[in-house]
Amino acid sequence: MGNEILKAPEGPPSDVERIKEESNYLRGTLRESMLDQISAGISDDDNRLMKHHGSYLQDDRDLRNERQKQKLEPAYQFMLRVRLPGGVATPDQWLVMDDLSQKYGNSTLKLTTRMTFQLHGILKWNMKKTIQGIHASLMDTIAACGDVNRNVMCNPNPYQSDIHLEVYEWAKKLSNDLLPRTRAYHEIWLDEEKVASTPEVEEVEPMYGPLYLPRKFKIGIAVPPSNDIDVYSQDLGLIAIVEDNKLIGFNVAIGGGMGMSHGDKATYPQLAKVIGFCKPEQIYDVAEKIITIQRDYGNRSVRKNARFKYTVDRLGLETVVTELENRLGWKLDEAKQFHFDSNGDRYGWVKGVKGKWNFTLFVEGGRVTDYDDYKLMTGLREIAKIHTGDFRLTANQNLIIANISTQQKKKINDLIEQYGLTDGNHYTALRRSSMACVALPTCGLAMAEAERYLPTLIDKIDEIIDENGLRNEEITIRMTGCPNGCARHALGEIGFIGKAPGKYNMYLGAAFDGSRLSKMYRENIGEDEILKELGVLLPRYAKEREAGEHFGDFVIRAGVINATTDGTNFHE
Ligand code: SRM
Ligand code: SF4
Repeated sequence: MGNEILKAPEGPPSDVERIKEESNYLRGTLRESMLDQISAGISDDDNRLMKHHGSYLQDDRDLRNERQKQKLEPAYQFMLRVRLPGGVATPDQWLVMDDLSQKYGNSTLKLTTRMTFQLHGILKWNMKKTIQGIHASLMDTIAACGDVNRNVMCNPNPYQSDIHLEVYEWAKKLSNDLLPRTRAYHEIWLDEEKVASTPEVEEVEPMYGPLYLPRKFKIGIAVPPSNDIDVYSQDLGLIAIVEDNKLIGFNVAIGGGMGMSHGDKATYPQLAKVIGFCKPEQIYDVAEKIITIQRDYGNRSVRKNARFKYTVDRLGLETVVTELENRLGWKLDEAKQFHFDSNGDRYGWVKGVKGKWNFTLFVEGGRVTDYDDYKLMTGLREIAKIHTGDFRLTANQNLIIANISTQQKKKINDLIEQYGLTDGNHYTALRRSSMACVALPTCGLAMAEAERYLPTLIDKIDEIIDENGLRNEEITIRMTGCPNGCARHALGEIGFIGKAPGKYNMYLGAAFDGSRLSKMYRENIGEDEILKELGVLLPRYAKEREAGEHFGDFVIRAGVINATTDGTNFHE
């Protein structure tokens, strides 16, 4: 396959490659494992396959020690992630997700950084019913995780609804067309009968092949001036080019990604680089060929170096572009001019096209639930019952109640007020620009808290913000519980990565529009030191900044930190 001069790295295939190979196109023994009544968990091999079906086996880490002491197996439960291209859900779909989370989950919905729903806390015995419930409402969980193309993101911008609609249709099409073709999902979860004959390999997975990709693959489409989906963090980023209010095509950017491992300089976050322009109807071809390049040359031996960003950096950008154009049989056009102004969301009411209204709600940490003093989940349920437009989950873990008719606006606004649902205007702009990954207690990889801790840390940072008159300054702040970067920490102007309970590496200097990575400023520090550092830097920013200067740019100009000019010098 592919160009004979180009080579994939040598080395024995990783264990996951063996599991995929032996799985008969993602079936493995998942069906049997799910029926087994002895354990609430499943085998490691099946859990690797499970990801391709949109789910992970987890255990409640808050209960881990106690259960160990009592010699009980961990409190096993499953996380389930929906594939929701572009983050658009109907009110009925919202109600279904709410209902499933009450019946089978932990009565919360997580709005993720890739604009979809996650359910947490589902017991093995309820998994099939939950997936069937999702399927009945015309959603699925196929390829929401795993070594395949994931949920395709796109800008949910209500300011340019006509362009959004078109871009959304492309995102949906890409997501559907790039799905794995195996019937494993339908057989295991939806009771589809297995077809007796074994088709030829090419027929089952013409694009992926029997081993699928070396690693996950992510696509996102931005519509300038908003870079809310962090287009440079994608394996394949598409930037919509609009001329005379018409979508003429997309700039293509390749090789982004956020993950890395502490202390391993061979791993680093990287930004996708713009390589050219193509017409809308060419994006499937471009995506497919890029995916097959990664399929053929990605690292199948060392998983932590297996993302497409490392393939691009190893082979060289020019080589990859040449290979892409050879596979396409045509050349990309020169990239078009564009401009981003931020990677955050804009909150509150806004009127879109055709007289429809949109309300962007601030959802701290993306967690929808009923808090003691804030009935967010109930409020949204009541809205979904009468709403005739749609919901848009944003890449910053927020929610747009979208496409509201003028007649309905008052009713929806009454519910917003009745339940105190907030656009975050009474908060500092810092809090409104915050993101935190799930981390504890469900994420098996978390080294420290994120979603459960960032709000209280911000309470304390807010005091410094207020003392220095920075209440309305948008400064992006992002926290992750480990270096995998699920809240795209390396693109936050202030970033924290969990190192150990209560300890974080602190990063500074990312660009407000998501076009420059941050750099480590302090290692392994706790809350007191974090507040001490910000207690010096924020007042300096308040006094010394130039007009319109963002915090991420200021710390570089003021010499606090060197700029990261490429992922390969992130650690320098
Ligand atoms: Fe992520 C793994 C949660 C977006 C990079 N991510 C995980 C797992 C599944 C942990 C695991 O492997 O056991 C987390 C489940 C936690 C839980 O309890 O729910 C998890 N990732 C999330 C979510 C829910 C974070 C959130 O709070 O919103 C996001 C779900 C997105 C979605 O809907 O598909 C999420 N993850 C991201 C992003 C951001 C993005 O895609 O825009 C990244 C960085 C971008 C990238 O991929 O480079 C990201 N997640 C990772 C990685 C590191 C991958 C790497 O290249 O090294 C892992 C670990 C892995 O794959 O081995 C990971
Ligand atoms: Fe878990 Fe780490 Fe991702 Fe946070 S960044 S959800 S701790 S894998």
